[in-house]
Amino acid sequence: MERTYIMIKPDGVQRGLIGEIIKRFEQKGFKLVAMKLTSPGKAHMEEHYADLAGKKFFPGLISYMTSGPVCCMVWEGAGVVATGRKMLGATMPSESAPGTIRGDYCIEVGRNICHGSDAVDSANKEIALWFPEGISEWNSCQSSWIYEG
Ligand code: IDP
Ligand code: MG
Repeated sequence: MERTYIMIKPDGVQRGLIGEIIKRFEQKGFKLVAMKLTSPGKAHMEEHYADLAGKKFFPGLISYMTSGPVCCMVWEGAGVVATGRKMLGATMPSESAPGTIRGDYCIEVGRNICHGSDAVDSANKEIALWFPEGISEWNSCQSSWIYEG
């Protein structure tokens, strides 16, 4: 089953949006298989965002992302990577549709409250980076009410 890495950024944690974001993924039918609140520091965050190291906003991004704890999660389900991105909304909150997390709860790209993996490959990399201890495998009693087969 596909998995994605979803992270509530320091502003989302400070603004009390952890429950709201978890609620949306739970109610959709996705399964939570790992979660923790952590402040990993600069080097770890730079590794997470290594692809963006050349961007002008990179130093600001790293200082934003290390300004407080982040809530790290792994969610599992069919198509969860692409659907998770749709649920988050566009990177730019001004372009995020109402009804999406970013569309409903933020205004600026530099304070866009949540992260979601953009592909299955990057999801697997991010899960390994953030959860070297592994995830929790469990069977949900809801699965036959969510999946047909
Ligand atoms: P994503 O989070 O939607 O995948 P990315 O392009 O991977 O978007 O960028 C990672 C994060 O970097 C964004 O979520 C946002 O917090 C920040 N970011 C992206 N573009 C800008 C920008 O133009 N100015 C400031 N911050 C940016
Ligand atoms: Mg990205």
